[in-house]
Amino acid sequence: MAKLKTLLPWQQESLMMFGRPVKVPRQVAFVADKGLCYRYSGKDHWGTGWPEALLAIKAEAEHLAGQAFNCVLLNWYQDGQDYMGWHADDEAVLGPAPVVAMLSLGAPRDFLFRLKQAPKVKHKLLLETDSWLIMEADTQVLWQHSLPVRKNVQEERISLTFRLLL
Ligand SMILES: O=C(O)CCC(=O)C(=O)O
Ligand SMILES: [Mn+2]
Repeated sequence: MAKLKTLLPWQQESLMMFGRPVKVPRQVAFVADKGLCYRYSGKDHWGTGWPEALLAIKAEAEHLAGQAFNCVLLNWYQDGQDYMGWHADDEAVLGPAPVVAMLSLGAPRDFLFRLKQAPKVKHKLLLETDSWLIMEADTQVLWQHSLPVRKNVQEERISLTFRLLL
């Protein structure tokens, strides 16, 4: 975690909400194959290649998921006040059924799922320190997920979500 914190080009991004920039409640970094472009939060992000420190983690993600990945999005949550709202990683560039492999470092945090067709159907799981969550293809098709605010969490957390851009 210490290595990732100093090594990566973290950004405090903003989203336009009702015509005004609003800070995203976390810091974000993007790493990808050189020349690859991923559009999220309304901005283009360009890959510049993989730092040495991420190669073994990427290999583990690929081993666990049984497929290759060409980019990773990292989120750095300072404490339980930082969060991520409801969404699915279902952008067209990820293809019709994207597998997402996520590594959690630092503070354990709750992670929520809700069914797109019936949002009252929810599941909660704990993302434990140094644990992997492999979201299989249907997960993004059928479900949204979120990392809710947890005011009692004082420690920071970094997540790495590996994706394959087509
Ligand atoms: O940090 C997390 O647990 C969630 C990350 C996430 O959903 C994403 O990067 O799309
Ligand atoms: Mn996501």
